[in-house]
Amino acid sequence: MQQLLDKIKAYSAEIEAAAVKSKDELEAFRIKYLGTKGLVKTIMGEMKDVAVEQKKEAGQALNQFKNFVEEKFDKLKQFEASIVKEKQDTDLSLPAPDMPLGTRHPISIVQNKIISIFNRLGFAVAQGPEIEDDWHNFTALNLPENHPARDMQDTFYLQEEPAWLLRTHTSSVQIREMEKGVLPLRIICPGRVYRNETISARAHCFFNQVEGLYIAENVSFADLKQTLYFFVQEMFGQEVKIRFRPSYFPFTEPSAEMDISCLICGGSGCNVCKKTGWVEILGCGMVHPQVLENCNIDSEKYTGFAFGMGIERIAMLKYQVKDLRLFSENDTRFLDQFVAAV
Ligand code: 2NL
Repeated sequence: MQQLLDKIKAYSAEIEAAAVKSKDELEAFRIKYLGTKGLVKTIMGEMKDVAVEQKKEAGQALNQFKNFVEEKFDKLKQFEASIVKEKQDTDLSLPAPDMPLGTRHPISIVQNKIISIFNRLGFAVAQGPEIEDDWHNFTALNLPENHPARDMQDTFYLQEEPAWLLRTHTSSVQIREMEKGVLPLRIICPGRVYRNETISARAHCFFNQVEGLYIAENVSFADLKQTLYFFVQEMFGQEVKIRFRPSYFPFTEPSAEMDISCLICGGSGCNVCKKTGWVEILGCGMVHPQVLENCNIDSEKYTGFAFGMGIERIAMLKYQVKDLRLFSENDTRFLDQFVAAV
């Protein structure tokens, strides 16, 4: 008798936990527990071994067990039917719901445009690592040991001695290309750069840059001016004027900054150009002979020009965006507004 009750208890737990995923599994459950040779029938057969005075109690327990198994079977049957219905309610031939189409990021649009303009002038794209050493980011570029750009305050150092840092400009890529020793060299280097600056509407601790470099025999400042003039007219339109102002960079001599006539007011004066009629868009110059020598290039035989511009700055001017942070926040309400020309 006790044996029989223990058996019922053990099987009850097993049956309670049973689950089905298909009609076949439901049928298997029925055969195993409720079939003519199933568990319930088998245990019923064991009633004959129970002592007469215990038959009543055992019979009640068995009946309860039988009801329990039948109820469980009904539940499983209902569940199985609901799966079938769900499958029938889903029309697999219907087209899937629309996926929102992504848009090209404005920085990518402007970067691609810059690349294609310089491609037409014979400039190839070069790329390099974002984690740099001191030589390629500073020393080879003629930046003196005590230059403020080398300061911990301005540059993100990953490690000191030997220094590993996040590149502060893509000039480091150009140094790597010059070191390869294949001349003449005509490249542009687009990519992300890092500077330890307080984030504001006009500055960010990471942004994108395109630098350009042309090294050959007899390259002159006139070549630089004509190249950049062509770039500006292709980028901003034929009406745009340019001007150069003398400047200073350790890696170029002479150095200059280039302005374009203000796109907003056309030169008559507004708050974008601070009423001057001109806006600065890039820095440039003739590559310093020391930089050429640092890359084992004969500065008596070869000359070259270089320039560097911030892509965010170009994009702000082109699209009249007033806050540079919008370019890195990935708010699709902002990003959706830009359409790449095909
Ligand atoms: C700026 C100024 C500039 C360069 C970048 C350069 C690179 C090599 C050698 C010489 Cl490898 N020069 N790059 C030259 C002048 C200016 O960038 O204000 N950029 C946003």
